Amino acid sequence: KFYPNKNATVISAPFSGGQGKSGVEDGPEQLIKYGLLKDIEKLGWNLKNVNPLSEMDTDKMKKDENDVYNNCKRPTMVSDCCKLIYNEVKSSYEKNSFPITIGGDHSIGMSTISAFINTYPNGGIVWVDAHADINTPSTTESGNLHGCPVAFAMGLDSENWPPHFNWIKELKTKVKPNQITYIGLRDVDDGEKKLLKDLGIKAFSMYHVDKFGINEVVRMALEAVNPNGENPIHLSYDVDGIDPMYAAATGTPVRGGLTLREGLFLVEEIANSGNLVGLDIVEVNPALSSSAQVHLETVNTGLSIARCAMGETIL
Ligand code: 5AB
Ligand code: MN
Ligand code: MN
Ligand code: MN
Repeated sequence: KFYPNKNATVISAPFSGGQGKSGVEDGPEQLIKYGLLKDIEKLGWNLKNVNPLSEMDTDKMKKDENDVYNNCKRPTMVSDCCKLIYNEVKSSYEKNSFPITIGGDHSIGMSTISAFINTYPNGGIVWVDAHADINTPSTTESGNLHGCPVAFAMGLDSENWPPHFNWIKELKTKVKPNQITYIGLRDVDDGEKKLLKDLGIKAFSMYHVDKFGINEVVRMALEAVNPNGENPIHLSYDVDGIDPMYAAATGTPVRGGLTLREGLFLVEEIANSGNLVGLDIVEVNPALSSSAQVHLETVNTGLSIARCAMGETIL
């Protein structure tokens, strides 16, 4: 009901500055090489593919050892690139074209969900991940900004942000605690647990998936962020939410994750609600494949997420 013209924009975000490993910047190219655009077109969508980072010298930026602020690593690189991604996602939303942002590491989530909430102030966000990505510049132990995008989009701890991120601080709308929910958590830092609890964010960990089943978890998650069933939903999908059995080529794999079917069912169910308006697929890192088979499995997991989101299994 949101995209009667079936226009979508695949936003390539070949970006790795939010964490230390290299290779995740090749995620978009690999997903496209193995058929992302054709798969989505086959489902009846008119596609555009854009790369907001095409003019950025990200290799050079990543090597700049002076790009540090307190304990945050590469704030200039992350901020400059994330601002370009924000503008692209926002413009896609404004043109009524479904934004599919493909990473790249998950720091770009600060851009995608900020663009979403500044387009749809009453929208709801589902964040699928092994991690909560809600560290603030004060709580992060690794200093890797891919562990912080939710905190930036919520405006948490903004007094301690690197000044590079003033542009996010100045955005009109911040994500409120009742507008985001998680599925798949199993590796959450102590500081993050405290934030989730203090803010009252509804978070569904693997414990809840085992206890209630994925169907009930998705229902509860949608009820949390979309109580009247009418608000638009943005899905930010970190492939490490799925078990490393099906998505091992990623920077921070954690055992005991969603099965492939659980991970896809939740996408199908959200797509079926008719409210899904935007999608991120992040943290596919082809360089971390231990074999050609692992490489193919992880890329295929990413492609399956995309197809389910765009309606492949809506009968
Ligand atoms: B990902 C950790 N919490 O802050 C941190 O892959 C991991 O986008 C963050 O979910 C993982 O460094 C970020 C330990
Ligand atoms: Mn993540
Ligand atoms: Mn993760
Ligand atoms: Mn990761």
